[in-house]
Formats: sequence, C-alpha cells, structure tokens
Amino acid sequence: MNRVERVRAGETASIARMISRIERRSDGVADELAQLHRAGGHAHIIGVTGAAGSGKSTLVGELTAHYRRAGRTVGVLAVDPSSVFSGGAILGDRIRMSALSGDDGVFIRSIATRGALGGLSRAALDAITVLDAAGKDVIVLETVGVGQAEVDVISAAQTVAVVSVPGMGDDVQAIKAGLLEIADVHVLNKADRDGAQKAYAELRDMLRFAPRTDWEVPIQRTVAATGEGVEELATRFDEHHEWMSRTGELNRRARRTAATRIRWMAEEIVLDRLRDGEPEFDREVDQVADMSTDPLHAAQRLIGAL
Ligand SMILES: Nc1nc2c(ncn2[C@@H]2O[C@H](COP(=O)(O)OP(=O)(O)OP(=O)(O)O)[C@@H](O)[C@H]2O)c(=O)[nH]1
Ligand SMILES: [Mg+2]
Repeated sequence: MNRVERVRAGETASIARMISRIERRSDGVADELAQLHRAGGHAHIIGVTGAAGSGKSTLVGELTAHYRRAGRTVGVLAVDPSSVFSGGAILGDRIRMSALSGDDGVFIRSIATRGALGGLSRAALDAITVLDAAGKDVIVLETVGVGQAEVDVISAAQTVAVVSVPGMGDDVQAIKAGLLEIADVHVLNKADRDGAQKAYAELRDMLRFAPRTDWEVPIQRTVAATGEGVEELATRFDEHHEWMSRTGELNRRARRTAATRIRWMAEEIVLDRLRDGEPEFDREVDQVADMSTDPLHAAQRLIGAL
C-alpha cells in the first residue's frame, strides 16, 4: 500500500506521518492531499474554542470517551500557536492515562505552526482532510480563541462550540474575541463553580441580541472534570448537524471552506512560478527593470502562461 492507501485504511502511524509531512510541506504532499480530499466528506467537524483554562481539553477528552462508548471513531487536533505544546500535551496525557490509550479509534495530535502567515490554519485544514479520509466519524478541533488564525481555523468547523466559565471576566473576554457570533453551541463549563447560575443568565441574555436564524443556539452546562453534561453536549452537536443537513447549511459551509482552500492552493501555484531562478520570471524581471515593459503586463503574461 502507498502512503495515501495506508491513511485511508486508518493506520494510526500513517496518519501521524502524513500530518508531519503537511507541517513540513514535504514534496508530493499536495498530490497526496488531493487524493485524500476526494476520499473524505464523511466526518462531523466540531470546533471547541474559548478562553485559556476554561476546560476545553478536559471537555474534549470526555467527549472523546463518550463518542468511543457510542462506537464512533474520533480525531482530535489541538491548534494553539502560542503554546502548541500545552494543549496537545495535556490532552494527550489525559488520554494516555484513560481507557482510550491504545485505542485505534482515537487519533490525537497537536498542530505546530511554522512558516508563513496562514500556515497554521492551512496545516489544520489539511490535517482535517487526512482524518476525514482516514474514516474518523467525528473530528474535534481545540483552539484558544484569541487571534485571526484561530478564527480562520474554527471557521473550517461545521459546528462551533464556545466554552465559557462562571466569572464575568471570562465572558467579557469571549465577547472581545468575537467568538459569540460564531457559536453554534454555547458551553458553560465548570458549572460546579459559584456563579454558574448568574453566568448562565448572562449568556442567555446576551443571546437575545444575537442575529436570529431558525437554529436556536443552545447553552449546555457541563462539568468537564466529572463528565457531567457531556452526553447532552454530544446530543446538541448531533442536533446541530441534523439541522445543517436538513436546511442546506452544511453545503453552504462546505462551499465556504472550499473557496478558501482553492484560493490558498492557487496562491501557492502562482507564487511557485514567480520565483527567482524561474527562466520566464527572470526574463520579465529584466525587462521591467530596464523599462522595456511594465509590472502589469509582465504579471499578466506570467499568469497567462500558467
Ligand atoms: N471545577 C472544575 N474544574 C474544571 C472543570 N473542567 C476543567 N477543570 C479544570 O480546569 C483546568 C484547566 O482545564 P483544561 O482542560 O486544561 O483547560 P483548557 O481550556 O484546555 O486550557 P488551555 O488549553 O491551556 O487553554 C484544569 O485544572 C481542569 O482540571 C470543571 O468542569 N469544573
Ligand atoms: Mg487545552
């Protein structure tokens, strides 16, 4: 079997190697991803975001265990540019210590950021392609909701869960990060803490001002530390998926992600041809430099030649 076939067979080591190839942009990886893309389209992609320390990793660990008990396979990607290690490593430790260790139905990995702007989002989306082609039923992305890169990543999810915790400070932080608008499901975690009822009421009040669609954004209370509310949260995710399938929203989101990915790929192809040392490019550079042509016509000729 070649690399693509081994990923499609769901081999854990091959999935891990393919994601490393994506992070390094190894030779041939674009063609492999093209094949993997056509093998996907089956997974439910769930994004989990929210303030640092709100319990996202704990929650994702509990969700994963729940899905496994229900017989569903799971891929988890921890995306965190500031502390790539903590998210993935903590979650990894939890899973290694739990009943999930050695379970081939679970794949967990943190995505490292390298290279150009947008590199992180792109690597994360490519890793989703790999896990989808590998047959994972559910793919969960954990991101800390701070910057544009994370918002880009999370927009690749079909269902976005925003995690808040009791305590006004965190709620304000979530609003600032613009996360409330992208939430399909709100999670109020650490519901065992003082102030949980107040935080719930605040969230509910805030949702009254949210733009209305016929999907009514639910608020699910959880205690990730004990697993309380996690089964109900998984039900909320299933309901959202069912709603998206029924209304055409699933297709709308798929088209949005597809458009982003085509643009990234087109950029890569074009920039690849516009490099020093490419004979046609060098010729145009000489001619623009000595004023015998201009940048507009040089660019049009080079792109036309593609
Ligand atoms: N009391 C309480 N503590 C919780 C709950 N869920 C998580 N915690 C604790 O909160 C702390 C942070 O949990 P993590 O799961 O690492 O949070 P996180 O959001 O992934 O953190 P970062 O990835 O660093 O942003 C840990 O000490 C957890 O044990 C909960 O429901 N109740
Ligand atoms: Mg975490």
